[in-house]
Amino acid sequence: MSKIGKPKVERYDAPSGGWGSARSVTEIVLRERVPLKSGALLTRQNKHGGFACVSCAWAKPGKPHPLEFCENGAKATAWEVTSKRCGPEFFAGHSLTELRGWRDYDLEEVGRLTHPLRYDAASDRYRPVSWAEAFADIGAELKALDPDSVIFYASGRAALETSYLYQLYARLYGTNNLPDSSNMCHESTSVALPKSIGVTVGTVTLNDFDQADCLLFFGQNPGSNSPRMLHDLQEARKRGAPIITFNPLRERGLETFVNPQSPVEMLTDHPTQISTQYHQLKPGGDIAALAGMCKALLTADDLALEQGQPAVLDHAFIAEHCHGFAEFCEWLQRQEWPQLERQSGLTRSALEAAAAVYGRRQKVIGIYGMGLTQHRHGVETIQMLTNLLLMRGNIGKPGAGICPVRGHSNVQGQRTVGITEKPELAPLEQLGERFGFTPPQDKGRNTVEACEGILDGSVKAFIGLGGNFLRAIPETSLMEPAWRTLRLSVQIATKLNRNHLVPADKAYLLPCLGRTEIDRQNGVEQAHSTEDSTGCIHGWRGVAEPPEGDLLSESAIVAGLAKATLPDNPKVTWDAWVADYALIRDEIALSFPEIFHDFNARMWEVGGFHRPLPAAKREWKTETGKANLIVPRSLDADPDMPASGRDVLTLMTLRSNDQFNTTIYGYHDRFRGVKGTRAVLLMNRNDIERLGLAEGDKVQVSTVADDGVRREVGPLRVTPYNIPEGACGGYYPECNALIPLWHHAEGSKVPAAKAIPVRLNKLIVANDGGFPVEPEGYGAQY
Ligand SMILES: Nc1nc2c(c(=O)[nH]1)N[C@H]1C(S)=C(S)[C@@H](COP(=O)(O)OP(=O)(O)OC[C@H]3O[C@@H](n4cnc5c(=O)[nH]c(N)nc54)[C@H](O)[C@@H]3O)O[C@H]1N2
Ligand SMILES: Nc1nc2c(c(=O)[nH]1)N[C@H]1C(S)=C(S)[C@@H](COP(=O)(O)OP(=O)(O)OC[C@H]3O[C@@H](n4cnc5c(=O)[nH]c(N)nc54)[C@H](O)[C@@H]3O)O[C@H]1N2
Ligand SMILES: [Mo]
Repeated sequence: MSKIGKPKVERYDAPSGGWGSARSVTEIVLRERVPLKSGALLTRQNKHGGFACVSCAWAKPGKPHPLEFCENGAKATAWEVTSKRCGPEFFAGHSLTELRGWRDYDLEEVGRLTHPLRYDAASDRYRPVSWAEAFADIGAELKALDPDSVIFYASGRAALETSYLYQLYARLYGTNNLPDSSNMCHESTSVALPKSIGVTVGTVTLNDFDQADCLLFFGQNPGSNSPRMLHDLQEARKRGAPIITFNPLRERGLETFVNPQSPVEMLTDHPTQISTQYHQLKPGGDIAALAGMCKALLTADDLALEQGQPAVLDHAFIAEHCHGFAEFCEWLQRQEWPQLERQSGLTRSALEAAAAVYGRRQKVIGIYGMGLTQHRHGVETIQMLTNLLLMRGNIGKPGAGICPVRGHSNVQGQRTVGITEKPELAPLEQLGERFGFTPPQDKGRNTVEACEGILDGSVKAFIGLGGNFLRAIPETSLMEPAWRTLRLSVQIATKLNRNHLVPADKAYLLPCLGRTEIDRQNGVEQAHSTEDSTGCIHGWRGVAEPPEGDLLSESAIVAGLAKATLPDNPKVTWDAWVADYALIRDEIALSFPEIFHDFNARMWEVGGFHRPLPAAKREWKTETGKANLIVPRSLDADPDMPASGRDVLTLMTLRSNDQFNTTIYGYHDRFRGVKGTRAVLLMNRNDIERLGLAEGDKVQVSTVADDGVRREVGPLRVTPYNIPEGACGGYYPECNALIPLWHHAEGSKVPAAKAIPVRLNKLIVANDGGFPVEPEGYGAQY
C-alpha cells in the first residue's frame, strides 16, 4: 500500500494557484509514471483539435491560454494516462474480501483496468473473460429480467456519442431508468430553472463573464473544483468588478489567486484578491440570506421612488417579462429581519452591504454549486437566487445571468442527448419513428429511486457507464449489503473502485478507453464531443496511446451489450455506428435538430457551438410565458431535519483539493491546510470548547434521526477551522454513511449532503499514537 506522510493540520496562507499548484502537478505526474510523450499531452488539453479535460465542466475558451489546464485538470489527466496497470495478474493475487479492506486511494492507484473480468464466487476473485462471452451472458440475463428492474446509470463523463447510444439501448430494451450523477448534483437546477425561466441549464457564456461588472458566488469552490474559472474571476477583479461570496467556509480560491501560468505573478507572488465581500453564512442559510438581499433592495427602491431618485429595481423589465412580482414583494415585506438574521447566520448590515453593491451594478452573474443544490429545499434556494437576479433584470442581457457550475465534464451533455429518467425530456416520438419501436412512456427511476429499489428488491440489475455509484450515494451501511442481493452488476470503468468490490450474484467489470486516448475503429481515429457548463458543444480527439490489453471504447461496449440484449432491428445499426462515430452524430442531429443541426461540421468551430437558450434572449418557455418570481415555502433549507439540541451540529460534506469525487488523488487538502489525512472534522473553536473537546481529540460522529437506522463515521480528528458555530465539515465520500436516503431535495431528489444533523462522541483511546488516514464508516458488516 502507498505511503502517506505524517498527518498534520496547519494554516495555509498562500494564495490558490501559485507555486503550491505547480508542485502538486509535478508530484502526481511523477507518481503516476506518466510516459514522457504523454507529459507533452497537457499542452493539447482543452485545445481546438485536442482533448477535453476529463475533470470539471468549466467552459473551454475559443482563445485558450498557452496551457489551458489547471492543477486538478493536470492531475485528472495524469491519473488517466498513468503507466500503472490493474490486469488479471493483480486480481489473481487478491480476493475481493481482501480488497474491500483497501482504501479508495490504493484501489485506483493500482492503475488502469486492462481486461474484461467476471466475478468468480468460489475463489472470491475477478477472473478474465472474453468480450464475446461477457456480452452474451449479460444479454441473456437482461432478456430474462423485467426492464423496469434494471438501472442504466451514467456518471457524467462519457461523450455525447456514447451517451446517445446508451439512452437508445435502455429505451429499446424497455425502460427510462436512466439516472445520472446529475441526480446527486445539479438536478436541483434542472428542476428549479424551468419553472423560473424556462431553461434546464445556465444562461451565461464566457462572453458574459468578460463583460460582467459584479459576480455573486454561492456555495461553489472554484479553487478546487473548477480552477480554470479562477482566470475569469481574476480578469473580472482586474476590471474592478466586485465579487461577493456566500460560503460557510473561507475557501482559499475565493480569497486570493496567483495565476500559475503568469511568470510575473509567479515570481512576484503578487496575488489577486478574489472576493470583495465574504459572508460566512450558516449551511442552508441561503434562502434567508437571499431574502434579506431582496428585502433590502425593495426597501431601497421604495425609498428612491419616494424621494424622486432613479429606481433600484428594473421596473420596465419586471412589467414586461416577470410574473409573480407583487406576490413576492408581499412575502418579502412580511419577513422580519431578526428571523432572516437567525436563519442565515448573517447580520442585517452584512446583507444590506451585499445588496447595496449588487444594486449599483448593471451586469451581474449569479454563480452557484453544491452548496445550494444539496439541501432539502435546494430547488427553492436556486429559485430565490433567480428572484434576486430578476429584480434587476439580470437575466437575458449581455454580462448577466445565472451560472450553475456543473460537475463532470459531460454531465450536462448527457442530459441533453437523452440520458434522463424523465420521459418528457427525451424525444420519444422521434426515436420511436426513426427506429421503429414503441419507447417506454413511464417515468424511470432517478438515483434515489434506484437506491430505494435496490433496498426493497424491485431493482435486480445495475449497469454503470462509469462512476462509483455505491460510494457516491447516501446510506452506505444499508446500500452495501443490499447491493449483494442484485442479480447482475455490470461496471464499465477505467479504474478499480469500491463499487466493483461489492459483488452481485453476477458481476462484470469491463475496461474502457479514457477520453484522453486515441480511439481507433477499423484503423480510423474517431472524434467525439462534449457540452460544457455554459451550453457550448465542442469536438475532441484523444491524443495518448491507449493501454495495451483488451480494452474497448465506451461506445463499442454499449453497442456490444445492446446487440446481445436486443432483437435484431435493421434500423438500429450498432456496427455501423461504432465503425464511424460521425454516423452517431447524424442520429443525434436528427433527434435534436434545434441544438445539433449540422453537428459534424459545427463541432469543429473554434470555441464550439452554443445550444439555443431562450432565456438568454428573454424568451420564457414557462407555463406563464414569463419569468416567474417564486415565493419559497420557508426560510429553512432543511426543514426535514431540525437541528435540535445544543450538542447537535450541522455537517456539510466537502471535497478536498486532492480528489475528484470518489477518486482520491492524495491526502493533502492544501488550501485547507490538512495534510496526510482525510479523517478530520472541521469545527468552530467555540463549539470545540463548548462540547468539552480539544484539538486532536478523536470523535465518532453519528446522525441525529430517529428512524431506527444507526449511522456512524469515525474516528475523525477534531480540527479547529474558520467555520460558523453550529456547523462542521467532513469529507465526501467518507461521510456518506451519515446521510439518510430520505434526506434529499424535494422536487429533484438530490441527496441533501450539505446539511446533516450530527452528534459527536469523544473516543478515549489508550495509546494515542496518531490518527488514521481515513475513517471507518462503511463495511463494518463484512
Ligand atoms: N478537482 C475536483 N474538481 C471537481 C470535483 C472534484 O471532486 N474535484 N467534482 C466535480 C463535480 S461532480 C462537481 S458537482 C463540482 C462540485 O463543486 P462544488 O459545487 O464547489 O462542490 P463542493 O466541493 O461539494 O462544495 C461546495 C461549496 O459549498 C460550500 N457550502 C456547503 N454548504 C453550503 C451552504 O449551505 N450554503 C453555501 N452558500 N455554501 C455551502 C462549501 O463550503 C464548498 O465551498 O466540482 C467538479 N469538479
Ligand atoms: N456526501 C456527498 N456525496 C456526494 C456528493 C457530495 O458533495 N457529498 N457529490 C455528488 C456528486 S455532485 C456527484 S457528481 C456524484 C459522483 O458520483 P460518480 O460519478 O458515480 O463518481 P465518480 O467518483 O466521479 O466516479 C469515479 C469512477 O469513474 C470511473 N471512470 C473514470 N473515468 C472514466 C471514463 O472515462 N469512463 C468510464 N466508463 N469510467 C470512468 C472510474 O472507475 C472511477 O473510479 O457523487 C455525489 N455524492
Ligand atoms: Mo457532480
